[in-house]
Amino acid sequence: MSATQEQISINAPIRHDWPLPEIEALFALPFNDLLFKAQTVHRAYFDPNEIQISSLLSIKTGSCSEDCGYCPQSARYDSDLNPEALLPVDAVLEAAQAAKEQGASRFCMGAAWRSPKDRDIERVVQMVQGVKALGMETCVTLGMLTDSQTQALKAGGLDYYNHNLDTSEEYYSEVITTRTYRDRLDTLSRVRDAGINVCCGGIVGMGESAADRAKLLQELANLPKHPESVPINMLVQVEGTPLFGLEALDPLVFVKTIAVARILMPKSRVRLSAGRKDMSDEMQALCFLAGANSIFYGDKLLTTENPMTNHDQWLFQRLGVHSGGSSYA
Ligand code: SAM
Ligand code: DTB
Ligand code: SF4
Repeated sequence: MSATQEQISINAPIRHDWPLPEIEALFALPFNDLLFKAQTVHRAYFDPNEIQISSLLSIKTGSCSEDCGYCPQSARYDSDLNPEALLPVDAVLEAAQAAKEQGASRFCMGAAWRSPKDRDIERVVQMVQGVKALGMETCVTLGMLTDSQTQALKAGGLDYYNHNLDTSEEYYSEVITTRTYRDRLDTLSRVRDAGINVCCGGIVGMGESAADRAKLLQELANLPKHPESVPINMLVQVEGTPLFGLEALDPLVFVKTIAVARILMPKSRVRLSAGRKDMSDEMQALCFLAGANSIFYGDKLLTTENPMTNHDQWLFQRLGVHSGGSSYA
């Protein structure tokens, strides 16, 4: 580490005691000052031109019992989706191999469950083992977990568990009524205690206030250990879901949210996640400048579209960024 980098690291300690006014003050900075600060923190911990790439697969689609107002997979909304039972292991490994060939380093498997059944976990463990055997990092998102399920996933070699807080505790109950913020935090601490890396972030553009966005980041940054991956999703509005038709969030507010996440959690991989399909290349470039250093890559997220891989490859080339890296560089 150079002397300058060392100086920056000293000025960007890893904190878990962020008061809300301090976070709101970051959001209130002039845009250029905020981006400069975020980029400075970013450079203290990461290669600024390296982006980690993850690919997603929906391993169980739709018919979900929950009422998350943003989600096309809830059985309660008419979102024109074909439900699918848990996929066979072979089909998942085929998709993982294809993602690897396209350049993804992590394969994330998502299931539309409130919580998995024990027999589901057995098959998911086989998927994890198969994906790891391909030389990829593994991530799953299955909903709420029990202790024994968490331990079975750890024993199966799982690298990351994704479980998002989504928004502030106050706004959460406006968007989801079938489970609580506490439920989410409990699963997160089970995952952490089992020694699995945590992937946890949220969604913006759901009609939340500026204070809700600051509180979400405060919750994440004040966890006893920062999540190794922090996905920041822009709501993908899906017809039929309750949040369809909301006014779109100011893109610059999205960029500022990334910048504040980077400053609060200097060593975490901040992922520019869902919503890229509706973002210009220039906006994505600003997100990378603000400290995002991970993306979801591949033509599909779980059920909705993502930019085409050849477009992302062209974007990387134009920005002079390369793929690579993992969490906690
Ligand atoms: N059912 C599990 C759960 O809710 O934890 C795992 C799958 S769920 C689809 C994973 C995450 O996807 C959600 O927590 C939410 O953050 C994100 N998500 C779902 N629908 C979205 C949308 N329309 N736009 C942006 N993110 C979305
Ligand atoms: C995350 O934070 N975003 C991903 C992943 N974790 C599981 C999911 C985005 C889903 C977008 C809507 C869809 O494609 O169904
Ligand atoms: Fe179900 Fe997860 Fe979608 Fe909520 S976000 S409806 S729990 S799949």
